[in-house]
Amino acid sequence: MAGNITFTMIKPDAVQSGYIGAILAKINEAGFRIVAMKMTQLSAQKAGEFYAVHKERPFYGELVSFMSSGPIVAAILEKDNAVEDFRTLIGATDPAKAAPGTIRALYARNVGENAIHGSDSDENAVIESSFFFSALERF
Ligand code: IDP
Ligand code: MG
Repeated sequence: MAGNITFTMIKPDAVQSGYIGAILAKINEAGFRIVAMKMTQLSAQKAGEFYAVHKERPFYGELVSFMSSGPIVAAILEKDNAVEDFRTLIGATDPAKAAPGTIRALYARNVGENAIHGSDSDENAVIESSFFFSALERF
């Protein structure tokens, strides 16, 4: 059975460009409920831990440096089929390949600075949510 939560971050490029409000509106309109939310900034060490699965990839250093370069907005979102529906809402990793109207098509700069994160599985949604939020921060 599909899980009902996913984890997201509005990435430093989109925060810096002033897109927090527009992106949250898209998330709301798509029917997700906000379970937890915070604005914070990752250290390079924490960004490296979060993306550890990519540490052998050629873009890992660039990714860690970008993700720790400025504030982000982290959130847990709830909806039926949350992981898959949220990946559909954000679009492909590379905004040039993202479907029209998706968050990345609208707000991403390029494949690295791509505006938003979305969990890729129910298991990772739980792990990533716990990386940022305690039980007391969830509503
Ligand atoms: P996803 O965010 O769509 O799940 P992943 O393949 O998990 O994409 O990659 C994680 C993040 O790493 C991407 O969102 C993007 O910020 C960055 N990234 C992925 N591929 C590249 C690349 O080819 N060059 C630079 N950065 C990349
Ligand atoms: Mg991914």
